[in-house]
Formats: sequence, C-alpha cells, structure tokens
Amino acid sequence: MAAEKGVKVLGMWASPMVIRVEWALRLKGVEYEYVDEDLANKSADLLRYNPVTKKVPVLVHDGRPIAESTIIVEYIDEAWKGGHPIMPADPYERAQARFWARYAEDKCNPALYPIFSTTGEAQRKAAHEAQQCLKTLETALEGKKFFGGDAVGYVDIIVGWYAHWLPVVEEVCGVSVVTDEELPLLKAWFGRLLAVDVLKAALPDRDRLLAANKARREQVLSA
Ligand SMILES: N[C@@H](CCC(=O)N[C@@H](CS)C(=O)NCC(=O)O)C(=O)O
Repeated sequence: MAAEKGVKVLGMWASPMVIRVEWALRLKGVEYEYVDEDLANKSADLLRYNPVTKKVPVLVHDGRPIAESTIIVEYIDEAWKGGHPIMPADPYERAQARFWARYAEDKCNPALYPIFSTTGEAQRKAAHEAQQCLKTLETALEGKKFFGGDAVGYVDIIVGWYAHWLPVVEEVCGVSVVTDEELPLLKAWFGRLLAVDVLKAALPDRDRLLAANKARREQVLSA
C-alpha cells in the first residue's frame, strides 16, 4: 500500500500545546488536515501514532508521526526550510531560543498550573510565584518586538499560548498575573502577538475556552 501523503495534525481544540503546531504550519504556509481528538476516548490513530505518551499534538507527515510539540515545531522548521524562519539562523541565537523555551516549559508552565487548582491564600502565593517566573522570562523580550526579534520565532510559538489562555485563566480563577504594572513587556507582547493575523486565525473561540475552563476549574476544585 502506498504511504499516506500530506500533513495531518491530531489535536484538541482547547490545547495550548496543539496551537504551537498549527501556528508553525500556518507561518510556513503549509496546508494541513486537522483532526480533533476526544481525549476521553482517544482514536485508534492517536494510539497508533503516539503509543508512548498517547497525547496530542501529533504531526503526521506523509504517514510518519512526530510527537511532542516543541520537537514538532523544530521539525516543521527543518522540513519546510523556505518561508517564515522559525529557529534563528545563528547557532548561538538558536541555543538561546532553546534555552528560553526550555525555561518556560520546565519552570513557568509548572508554576502556572497551581493557580488553577487552588483558592485563597494558596492561590495568591501560586500567582506570585508564577509572576516571578514570568518576570525572568520577560527579560528575554527586552528591547525586542518579539522573542524572535522583529518577527515571530521559536520562543514566541512555544510561549505564545500565554497571550490567549492566561487572560482566560485569570478570569476563571479571579486573579491577575500578567498586568501592565508587574509584567509590562509581556503584556505588550500579548497584544502584538495576537495582532498577527496568521496566528489570530488559529485561536480557539474565547467564550468557548472560557466555558470549558470554568467547567474544568469547578471539577478540579470539587475533586
Ligand atoms: N509535552 C507534550 C504535552 C502534550 C499534552 O499535555 N497534551 C495534552 C493536551 S494539552 C493531552 O494530550 N492530554 C491527554 C492525556 O494526557 O491523556 C507536548 O508538548 O506535546
């Protein structure tokens, strides 16, 4: 049987990890088929293409699957060399981009999640700790329009979900994390990032995201 041709993304509409892959493909101008997964009832394709973690996103390129969003984004940049460059051309800058992406994955994301599962004093403490992490991340934006410089690059794609998802989490949880006072560079970057048409076009509907996160928070707090 001939190998399956084309580009497919196995995703889940509310996933901030999946948006990275869709953004990278859209920035490159690559056409793809999007398949929305029910994560409570994973498809045979998801289990077959990502038997190790069974998570989305999975990119399937000409029948060959790749898992892990950060790895997929790097793959997209290498597989479609033309068009919008995602990784910096300079090896030192590339290493710096990987460093900040890793910092966000390893430090900022785990610091953000507890805001969602706590209330009161514990939540205030979690929000403060998340702010400290984001303040460190923000230093990588100093003097720049995007983390990638004048254009959206790897770090923007990896942490860009904050711009759309964090204000939703703030509203659902009744806390302020990214404010003009505490994180002015990051806040201004939120606005610039969400004004990029190709990125904006892939975002999930805010009201739907808000409703899903409200329901999830209630579920988490009542568990
Ligand atoms: N490190 C992974 C994380 C992916 C991930 O956590 N995906 C979630 C959706 S946001 C998922 O598939 N969850 C289903 C599960 O854990 O079974 C990546 O960056 O791709």
